Amino acid sequence: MALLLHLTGIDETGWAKGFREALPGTRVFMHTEAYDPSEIEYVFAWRPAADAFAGLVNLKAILSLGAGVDALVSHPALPDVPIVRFIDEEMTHCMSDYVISQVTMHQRLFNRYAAHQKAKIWSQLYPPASHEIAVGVMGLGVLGADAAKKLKAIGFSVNGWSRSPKNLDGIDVYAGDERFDAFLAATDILVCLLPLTDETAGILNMDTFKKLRRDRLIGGPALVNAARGGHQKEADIVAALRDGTLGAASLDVFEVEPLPRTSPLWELETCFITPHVAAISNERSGVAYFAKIIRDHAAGAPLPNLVDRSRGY
Ligand code: NDP
Ligand code: OXD
Repeated sequence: MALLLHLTGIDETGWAKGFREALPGTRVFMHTEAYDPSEIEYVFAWRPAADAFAGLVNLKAILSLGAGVDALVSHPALPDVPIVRFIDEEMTHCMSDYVISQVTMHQRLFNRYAAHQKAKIWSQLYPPASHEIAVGVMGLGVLGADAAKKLKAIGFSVNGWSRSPKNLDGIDVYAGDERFDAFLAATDILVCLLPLTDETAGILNMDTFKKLRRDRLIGGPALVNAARGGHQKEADIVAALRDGTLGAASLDVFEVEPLPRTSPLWELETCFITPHVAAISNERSGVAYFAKIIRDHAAGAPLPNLVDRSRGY
Protein backbone atom coordinates (compact mmCIF):
# COMPACT_ATOMS: atom_id res chain seq x y z
CA MET A 1 0.00 0.00 0.00
CA ALA A 2 1.30 3.51 -0.76
CA LEU A 3 0.36 7.02 0.40
CA LEU A 4 1.37 10.15 -1.51
CA LEU A 5 1.59 13.55 0.18
CA HIS A 6 0.83 16.56 -2.00
CA LEU A 7 0.74 19.64 0.21
CA THR A 8 1.28 22.91 -1.61
CA GLY A 9 3.00 25.60 0.49
CA ILE A 10 3.39 23.30 3.51
CA ASP A 11 6.53 21.44 4.62
CA GLU A 12 5.72 17.75 4.11
CA THR A 13 8.70 16.40 6.09
CA GLY A 14 7.04 16.18 9.51
CA TRP A 15 3.82 14.79 8.06
CA ALA A 16 5.75 12.12 6.11
CA LYS A 17 7.72 11.12 9.21
CA GLY A 18 4.49 10.91 11.22
CA PHE A 19 2.73 8.76 8.62
CA ARG A 20 5.75 6.45 8.24
CA GLU A 21 5.73 5.85 12.01
CA ALA A 22 1.95 5.43 12.22
CA LEU A 23 1.65 3.17 9.13
CA PRO A 24 4.70 0.86 9.24
CA GLY A 25 3.50 -1.36 6.38
CA THR A 26 2.76 1.57 4.04
CA ARG A 27 5.14 3.24 1.61
CA VAL A 28 4.85 7.02 2.16
CA PHE A 29 6.09 9.48 -0.48
CA MET A 30 6.44 13.24 -0.42
CA HIS A 31 5.46 14.61 -3.83
CA THR A 32 9.02 15.79 -4.47
CA GLU A 33 10.30 12.19 -4.12
CA ALA A 34 10.41 9.60 -6.91
CA TYR A 35 7.40 7.27 -6.83
CA ASP A 36 5.45 4.99 -9.14
CA PRO A 37 2.03 6.68 -9.60
CA SER A 38 0.30 3.35 -10.22
CA GLU A 39 1.31 2.21 -6.72
CA ILE A 40 -0.49 5.10 -4.93
CA GLU A 41 -3.78 4.20 -3.24
CA TYR A 42 -4.28 7.25 -1.03
CA VAL A 43 -3.28 10.86 -1.57
CA PHE A 44 -3.11 13.38 1.26
CA ALA A 45 -3.65 16.77 -0.34
CA TRP A 46 -3.75 20.51 0.24
CA ARG A 47 -4.20 22.95 -2.66
CA PRO A 48 -3.05 20.31 -5.16
CA ALA A 49 -1.19 21.45 -8.28
CA ALA A 50 -2.73 20.84 -11.70
CA ASP A 51 -0.74 17.60 -12.19
CA ALA A 52 -1.14 16.35 -8.61
CA PHE A 53 -3.26 13.34 -9.56
CA ALA A 54 -1.56 12.47 -12.85
CA GLY A 55 -1.13 8.71 -13.34
CA LEU A 56 -2.82 7.75 -10.03
CA VAL A 57 -4.81 4.97 -11.71
CA ASN A 58 -5.20 2.87 -8.55
CA LEU A 59 -6.25 5.71 -6.23
CA LYS A 60 -8.88 4.72 -3.62
CA ALA A 61 -9.41 8.02 -1.78
CA ILE A 62 -8.27 11.61 -1.44
CA LEU A 63 -7.62 12.74 2.14
CA SER A 64 -7.91 16.50 2.64
CA LEU A 65 -5.48 18.16 5.02
CA GLY A 66 -7.99 21.00 5.38
CA ALA A 67 -11.54 21.16 6.66
CA GLY A 68 -12.29 23.26 3.58
CA VAL A 69 -12.19 21.32 0.30
CA ASP A 70 -12.84 24.11 -2.20
CA ALA A 71 -9.40 23.75 -3.84
CA LEU A 72 -10.04 20.02 -4.25
CA VAL A 73 -13.58 20.07 -5.61
CA SER A 74 -12.64 22.77 -8.14
CA HIS A 75 -9.52 20.88 -9.29
CA PRO A 76 -9.61 20.53 -13.10
CA ALA A 77 -8.43 16.90 -13.04
CA LEU A 78 -10.02 15.58 -9.87
CA PRO A 79 -10.18 11.75 -9.91
CA ASP A 80 -13.57 10.17 -9.34
CA VAL A 81 -12.80 8.76 -5.86
CA PRO A 82 -14.20 9.66 -2.42
CA ILE A 83 -12.80 12.73 -0.63
CA VAL A 84 -12.40 12.57 3.15
CA ARG A 85 -12.14 15.89 4.95
CA PHE A 86 -10.39 16.73 8.19
CA ILE A 87 -12.60 16.98 11.26
CA ASP A 88 -10.64 17.49 14.43
CA GLU A 89 -11.41 18.58 17.98
CA GLU A 90 -8.18 20.57 18.17
CA MET A 91 -9.05 22.49 15.01
CA THR A 92 -12.59 23.14 16.22
CA HIS A 93 -11.25 24.36 19.56
CA CYS A 94 -8.77 26.73 17.88
CA MET A 95 -11.39 28.15 15.52
CA SER A 96 -13.77 28.90 18.37
CA ASP A 97 -10.88 30.53 20.27
CA TYR A 98 -10.26 32.80 17.27
CA VAL A 99 -13.93 33.65 16.79
CA ILE A 100 -14.53 34.38 20.48
CA SER A 101 -11.44 36.59 20.69
CA GLN A 102 -12.49 38.69 17.69
CA VAL A 103 -16.19 38.92 18.61
CA THR A 104 -15.35 39.98 22.16
CA MET A 105 -12.87 42.54 20.87
CA HIS A 106 -15.54 44.11 18.64
CA GLN A 107 -18.22 44.00 21.34
CA ARG A 108 -15.85 45.80 23.72
CA LEU A 109 -15.16 48.48 21.03
CA PHE A 110 -11.47 47.67 21.13
CA ASN A 111 -10.72 49.40 17.83
CA ARG A 112 -12.11 52.67 19.26
CA TYR A 113 -9.93 52.45 22.39
CA ALA A 114 -6.86 51.56 20.30
CA ALA A 115 -7.39 54.70 18.20
CA HIS A 116 -7.95 56.77 21.34
CA GLN A 117 -4.79 55.39 22.93
CA LYS A 118 -2.77 56.38 19.88
CA ALA A 119 -4.18 59.93 20.13
CA LYS A 120 -3.87 59.95 23.98
CA ILE A 121 -7.62 60.52 24.34
CA TRP A 122 -9.40 59.53 27.58
CA SER A 123 -13.01 58.98 26.54
CA GLN A 124 -15.34 56.63 28.36
CA LEU A 125 -17.33 55.12 25.51
CA TYR A 126 -19.45 52.46 27.17
CA PRO A 127 -19.33 49.08 25.43
CA PRO A 128 -22.63 47.18 25.26
CA ALA A 129 -23.01 44.06 27.40
CA SER A 130 -22.60 40.79 25.53
CA HIS A 131 -26.30 39.92 25.91
CA GLU A 132 -27.21 43.14 24.06
CA ILE A 133 -25.18 42.05 21.04
CA ALA A 134 -26.32 39.46 18.51
CA VAL A 135 -23.61 37.47 16.77
CA GLY A 136 -24.72 35.94 13.46
CA VAL A 137 -22.78 32.82 12.52
CA MET A 138 -22.93 31.93 8.80
CA GLY A 139 -22.46 28.17 8.55
CA LEU A 140 -23.54 25.86 11.37
CA GLY A 141 -21.36 22.88 10.54
CA VAL A 142 -18.58 21.42 12.66
CA LEU A 143 -16.89 24.78 13.24
CA GLY A 144 -19.85 27.17 13.14
CA ALA A 145 -21.97 25.13 15.56
CA ASP A 146 -19.16 24.95 18.12
CA ALA A 147 -18.43 28.70 17.90
CA ALA A 148 -22.16 29.49 18.15
CA LYS A 149 -22.61 27.33 21.27
CA LYS A 150 -19.57 28.83 22.99
CA LEU A 151 -20.61 32.41 22.15
CA LYS A 152 -24.04 31.65 23.62
CA ALA A 153 -22.43 30.19 26.74
CA ILE A 154 -20.46 33.40 27.41
CA GLY A 155 -23.56 35.57 27.16
CA PHE A 156 -24.06 36.70 23.55
CA SER A 157 -27.34 36.43 21.70
CA VAL A 158 -26.58 34.12 18.80
CA ASN A 159 -28.18 33.73 15.38
CA GLY A 160 -27.10 31.05 12.93
CA TRP A 161 -27.58 30.63 9.19
CA SER A 162 -27.31 27.33 7.34
CA ARG A 163 -28.69 25.65 4.24
CA SER A 164 -30.89 23.22 6.16
CA PRO A 165 -32.85 23.86 9.39
CA LYS A 166 -31.13 23.00 12.68
CA ASN A 167 -32.12 22.68 16.29
CA LEU A 168 -29.38 24.25 18.41
CA ASP A 169 -30.23 25.03 22.00
CA GLY A 170 -30.68 28.79 22.58
CA ILE A 171 -29.62 29.74 19.04
CA ASP A 172 -31.98 31.37 16.55
CA VAL A 173 -31.44 29.41 13.37
CA TYR A 174 -32.33 30.88 9.97
CA ALA A 175 -32.25 28.36 7.12
CA GLY A 176 -31.93 28.96 3.40
CA ASP A 177 -31.57 31.95 1.10
CA GLU A 178 -35.08 33.17 1.85
CA ARG A 179 -34.14 33.74 5.54
CA PHE A 180 -30.79 35.41 4.85
CA ASP A 181 -32.02 39.02 5.02
CA ALA A 182 -33.92 38.39 8.27
CA PHE A 183 -30.76 36.80 9.72
CA LEU A 184 -28.68 39.86 8.75
CA ALA A 185 -31.26 42.32 10.08
CA ALA A 186 -30.98 40.66 13.51
CA THR A 187 -27.15 40.58 13.55
CA ASP A 188 -24.55 43.03 14.95
CA ILE A 189 -21.39 40.96 14.48
CA LEU A 190 -21.32 38.74 11.40
CA VAL A 191 -19.07 35.67 11.53
CA CYS A 192 -18.40 33.67 8.36
CA LEU A 193 -17.69 29.94 8.75
CA LEU A 194 -19.18 28.79 5.45
CA PRO A 195 -17.53 26.48 2.95
CA LEU A 196 -16.55 28.20 -0.31
CA THR A 197 -18.96 27.03 -3.02
CA ASP A 198 -20.61 28.56 -6.09
CA GLU A 199 -23.48 29.68 -3.81
CA THR A 200 -21.32 31.31 -1.12
CA ALA A 201 -18.58 32.94 -3.24
CA GLY A 202 -18.57 36.72 -2.78
CA ILE A 203 -21.34 36.63 -0.16
CA LEU A 204 -19.50 39.11 2.08
CA ASN A 205 -20.25 42.19 -0.04
CA MET A 206 -21.62 45.71 0.37
CA ASP A 207 -25.21 44.56 -0.14
CA THR A 208 -24.84 42.09 2.73
CA PHE A 209 -23.14 44.61 5.03
CA LYS A 210 -25.89 47.20 4.46
CA LYS A 211 -28.49 44.75 5.75
CA LEU A 212 -26.85 44.25 9.17
CA ARG A 213 -28.40 45.80 12.30
CA ARG A 214 -26.90 49.23 12.96
CA ASP A 215 -28.15 50.50 16.31
CA ARG A 216 -26.27 48.40 18.88
CA LEU A 217 -22.53 48.70 18.24
CA ILE A 218 -21.11 52.22 18.36
CA GLY A 219 -19.40 52.78 14.99
CA GLY A 220 -21.41 50.14 13.16
CA PRO A 221 -21.65 46.37 12.78
CA ALA A 222 -18.55 44.20 12.60
CA LEU A 223 -17.41 41.38 10.32
CA VAL A 224 -15.29 38.31 11.19
CA ASN A 225 -14.24 36.07 8.29
CA ALA A 226 -12.26 32.92 9.09
CA ALA A 227 -13.60 30.80 6.23
CA ARG A 228 -12.16 31.61 2.78
CA GLY A 229 -11.01 34.77 1.02
CA GLY A 230 -13.31 33.87 -1.87
CA HIS A 231 -16.29 34.67 0.36
CA GLN A 232 -15.32 38.32 0.56
CA LYS A 233 -15.25 41.23 -1.86
CA GLU A 234 -12.28 43.05 -0.45
CA ALA A 235 -12.99 46.28 -2.34
CA ASP A 236 -16.42 46.32 -0.65
CA ILE A 237 -14.89 45.69 2.79
CA VAL A 238 -12.49 48.60 2.30
CA ALA A 239 -15.34 50.86 1.14
CA ALA A 240 -17.61 49.70 3.99
CA LEU A 241 -14.94 50.33 6.65
CA ARG A 242 -14.24 53.76 5.16
CA ASP A 243 -17.87 54.92 4.90
CA GLY A 244 -19.02 53.39 8.22
CA THR A 245 -21.24 50.66 6.78
CA LEU A 246 -18.97 48.42 8.85
CA GLY A 247 -17.43 49.60 12.11
CA ALA A 248 -14.64 47.01 12.12
CA ALA A 249 -13.52 43.76 10.54
CA SER A 250 -11.34 40.79 11.49
CA LEU A 251 -10.03 38.90 8.48
CA ASP A 252 -8.02 35.67 8.61
CA VAL A 253 -8.41 34.83 4.92
CA PHE A 254 -8.01 36.83 1.72
CA GLU A 255 -8.85 36.81 -1.99
CA VAL A 256 -5.11 36.43 -2.65
CA GLU A 257 -2.85 34.84 -0.03
CA PRO A 258 -0.40 36.05 1.13
CA LEU A 259 -2.28 39.37 1.20
CA PRO A 260 -0.38 41.61 -1.25
CA ARG A 261 1.54 44.49 0.33
CA THR A 262 -0.45 46.85 -1.92
CA SER A 263 -3.78 45.93 -0.31
CA PRO A 264 -5.46 48.95 1.35
CA LEU A 265 -6.67 46.57 4.10
CA TRP A 266 -3.21 46.72 5.74
CA GLU A 267 -3.61 50.46 6.36
CA LEU A 268 -7.10 50.45 7.88
CA GLU A 269 -7.02 50.85 11.67
CA THR A 270 -10.42 49.17 11.91
CA CYS A 271 -9.27 46.05 10.08
CA PHE A 272 -7.59 43.29 12.11
CA ILE A 273 -5.52 40.98 9.94
CA THR A 274 -4.19 37.49 10.70
CA PRO A 275 -2.39 35.34 8.07
CA HIS A 276 -4.79 32.34 7.70
CA VAL A 277 -3.96 30.94 11.12
CA ALA A 278 -7.38 30.84 12.79
CA ALA A 279 -7.25 27.03 12.99
CA ILE A 280 -4.21 25.33 11.51
CA SER A 281 -4.43 21.57 10.86
CA ASN A 282 -2.48 19.94 13.67
CA GLU A 283 0.22 17.48 12.55
CA ARG A 284 -0.09 15.10 15.51
CA SER A 285 -3.87 14.79 15.46
CA GLY A 286 -3.94 14.88 11.63
CA VAL A 287 -1.56 11.92 11.34
CA ALA A 288 -3.51 9.96 13.97
CA TYR A 289 -6.87 10.74 12.27
CA PHE A 290 -5.85 9.86 8.70
CA ALA A 291 -3.64 6.88 9.65
CA LYS A 292 -6.63 5.32 11.42
CA ILE A 293 -8.85 6.01 8.40
CA ILE A 294 -6.33 4.36 6.05
CA ARG A 295 -5.88 1.34 8.35
CA ASP A 296 -9.64 0.90 8.82
CA HIS A 297 -10.40 1.35 5.13
CA ALA A 298 -7.72 -1.15 4.13
CA ALA A 299 -9.39 -3.59 6.55
CA GLY A 300 -12.76 -3.07 4.84
CA ALA A 301 -14.40 -0.25 6.87
CA PRO A 302 -16.22 2.60 5.07
CA LEU A 303 -14.55 6.02 4.78
CA PRO A 304 -15.94 8.62 7.26
CA ASN A 305 -16.59 12.37 6.83
CA LEU A 306 -17.01 12.28 3.07
CA VAL A 307 -17.41 15.38 0.93
CA ASP A 308 -20.63 15.63 -1.07
CA ARG A 309 -19.32 16.74 -4.45
CA SER A 310 -22.74 17.88 -5.67
CA ARG A 311 -22.99 20.36 -2.74
CA GLY A 312 -19.31 21.29 -2.99
CA TYR A 313 -18.57 20.68 0.72
P1 NDP B 1 -19.05 22.09 7.47
O1 NDP B 1 -19.15 21.46 6.13
O2 NDP B 1 -19.11 21.21 8.67
O3 NDP B 1 -20.25 23.15 7.63
C1 NDP B 1 -20.65 24.01 6.62
C2 NDP B 1 -21.90 24.77 7.06
O4 NDP B 1 -22.18 25.77 6.09
C3 NDP B 1 -23.14 23.89 7.18
O5 NDP B 1 -23.90 24.26 8.29
C4 NDP B 1 -23.90 24.20 5.88
O6 NDP B 1 -25.30 24.05 5.96
C5 NDP B 1 -23.55 25.66 5.71
N1 NDP B 1 -23.72 26.06 4.31
C6 NDP B 1 -23.12 25.57 3.21
N2 NDP B 1 -23.58 26.18 2.09
C7 NDP B 1 -24.51 27.06 2.51
C8 NDP B 1 -25.34 27.98 1.83
N3 NDP B 1 -25.34 28.10 0.49
N4 NDP B 1 -26.20 28.73 2.57
C9 NDP B 1 -26.24 28.60 3.91
N5 NDP B 1 -25.46 27.75 4.63
C10 NDP B 1 -24.60 26.99 3.92
O7 NDP B 1 -17.74 22.99 7.46
P2 NDP B 1 -16.77 23.32 8.69
O8 NDP B 1 -17.56 23.93 9.77
O9 NDP B 1 -15.93 22.15 9.03
O10 NDP B 1 -15.79 24.40 8.01
C11 NDP B 1 -16.25 25.61 7.46
C12 NDP B 1 -15.15 26.29 6.65
O11 NDP B 1 -14.17 26.87 7.51
C13 NDP B 1 -14.31 25.37 5.76
O12 NDP B 1 -14.99 25.08 4.56
C14 NDP B 1 -13.06 26.18 5.54
O13 NDP B 1 -13.16 26.95 4.36
C15 NDP B 1 -12.99 27.10 6.75
N6 NDP B 1 -11.81 26.85 7.58
C16 NDP B 1 -10.89 27.87 7.78
C17 NDP B 1 -9.80 27.69 8.60
C18 NDP B 1 -8.86 28.80 8.90
O14 NDP B 1 -7.81 28.57 9.52
N7 NDP B 1 -9.14 30.02 8.51
C19 NDP B 1 -9.55 26.39 9.24
C20 NDP B 1 -10.57 25.41 9.00
C21 NDP B 1 -11.64 25.64 8.18
P3 NDP B 1 -25.98 22.60 6.24
O15 NDP B 1 -25.65 22.30 7.68
O16 NDP B 1 -27.41 22.84 6.02
O17 NDP B 1 -25.32 21.64 5.29
C1 OXD C 1 -8.78 24.48 6.39
C2 OXD C 1 -7.89 25.63 6.52
O1 OXD C 1 -9.68 24.49 5.56
O2 OXD C 1 -6.86 25.52 7.21
O3 OXD C 1 -8.61 23.52 7.17
O4 OXD C 1 -8.18 26.69 5.97
